[in-house]
Amino acid sequence: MTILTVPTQPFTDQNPGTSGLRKRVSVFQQPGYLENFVQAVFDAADLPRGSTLVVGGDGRYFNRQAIQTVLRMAAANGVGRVLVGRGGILSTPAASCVIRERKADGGIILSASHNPGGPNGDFGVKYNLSNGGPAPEQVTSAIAKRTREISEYRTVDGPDVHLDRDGDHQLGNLRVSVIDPVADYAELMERLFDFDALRALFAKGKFRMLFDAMHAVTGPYAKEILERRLGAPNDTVMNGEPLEDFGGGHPDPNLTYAHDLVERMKGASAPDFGAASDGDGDRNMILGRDFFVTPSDSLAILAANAKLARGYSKGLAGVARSMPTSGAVDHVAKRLGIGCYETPTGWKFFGNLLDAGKITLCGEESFGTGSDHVREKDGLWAVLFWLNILASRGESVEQIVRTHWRDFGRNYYTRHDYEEVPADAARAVMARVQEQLAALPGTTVAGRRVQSADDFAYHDPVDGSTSEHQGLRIIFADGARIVYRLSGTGTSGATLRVYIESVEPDASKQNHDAQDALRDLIGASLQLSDLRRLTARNAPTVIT
Ligand code: VG1
Ligand code: CO
Repeated sequence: MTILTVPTQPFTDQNPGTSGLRKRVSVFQQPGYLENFVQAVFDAADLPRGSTLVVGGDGRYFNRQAIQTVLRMAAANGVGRVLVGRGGILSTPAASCVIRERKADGGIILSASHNPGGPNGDFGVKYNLSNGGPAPEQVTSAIAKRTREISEYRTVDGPDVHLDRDGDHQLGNLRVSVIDPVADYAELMERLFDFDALRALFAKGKFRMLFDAMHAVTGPYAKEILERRLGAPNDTVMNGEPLEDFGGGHPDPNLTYAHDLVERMKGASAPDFGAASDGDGDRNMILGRDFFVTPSDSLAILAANAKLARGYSKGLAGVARSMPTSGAVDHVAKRLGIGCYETPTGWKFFGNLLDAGKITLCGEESFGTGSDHVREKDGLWAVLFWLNILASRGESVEQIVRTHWRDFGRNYYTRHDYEEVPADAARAVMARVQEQLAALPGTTVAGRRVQSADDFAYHDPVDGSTSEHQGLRIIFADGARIVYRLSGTGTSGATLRVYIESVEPDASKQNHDAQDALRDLIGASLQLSDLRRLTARNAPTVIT
């Protein structure tokens, strides 16, 4: 097999965003586009010869083709072994798990996560390190720099590798091992949670749940774990077959896009527990009967109840949340007397804290929760954690959340997204807020005193690095906040996110709808930013 060195020209738009490089499939299909980025990864990663990588994706359109490209390039770049999920499938948390369990040197995950798939949808590539976590900013910057100066990439003229049966193949000097994408992950879950108690919960026949895999990658994982290992009825997993275009849907588990599940969770005869996950299986949405648990509350509740799960029975070292995530978990950390860290948006910022043993649990408002068991957020893990809590407490989801609010206070929370706004308009909104920040402290907005206002910068306590411009925040003396941020995962125009939160310690005032409770702050957020005029939008695209 010959190694080919192919001349190429740089593309100017290959900057990894919040979570890897995401673009339209048609962009990735340009000759050399994927190859350039993958070569930049190999160049920046500078792996020793003969190292081991894990490769897999969420099964979306272009996944199989991209994997063959990655394998050929790995062979030409001196990689010794690649572990690839059967059929090219690995959920993001399973990829992280396999990297760690098999002591691989890193991994390449092919996914655009919650973005739609199919020929007209999105594709993405992400590089993870040997800890199983997304490459930190220093590495993603080095990759981006390399994409701007690249002049050739290396590949081999070998055939496609058969990915549909477990076993080993040789591609030049590279050994490609096709592995079961579910096994390592399912075993890790059995170690963390009390599967006997969960089996007993389903065996009684009284408890019913629905899991919406949204025709994305978690279908096979959920079927194996929930239906086969835990004995839940075999109609527990809906939309369980991964499809290249996710059945035309938007594989984002929220109240808007997981609409069918939300409908089925309504009414007296609805199941007790509902959950969904996203394209690559790292997000989760938690529902009770007629009840939605905000991701920020879910993180706080997992933290407060962590000792109920076997894997966390010794308690937590600390917790972390992304800056826009509500402060609900902060109240729990305070009560438990453990550290609580506030990081920029994106899972890559949790890696150092997890590796250093400073935190055990972490999460984001964007339906992401995880722990030190892997280095990615983990959808099914969160669902099993909730099941474990439900099994031990014997209460409903709603009871558990309401009791939590009574004990710790309720953080009313909402995020308003304005998707595909012209980039200039989105920048103008951010600039409008930015120019007012200095003058805001001490003033009164929506009847609340502004305590501080800034452009969030993160100082990593482990490696001392600083990440600036991570979102504009207005913090009120009573704990309320308004945060503005531009998305780093969109592929068309700009997505503006406005995060709004207030704290309600009074149990008699905790029963309002979040949109009602936050009405004044939402109004203030629009007024301050002049968002409606600058974007010519009069409503958000998605409210979560
Ligand atoms: C969004 C979320 C962020 C999450 C990221 C990747 O980023 O806000 O919390 O980590 O998606 O999630 P942004 O920059 O668009 O706000 V996933 O499941 O798409 O890998
Ligand atoms: Co995802």
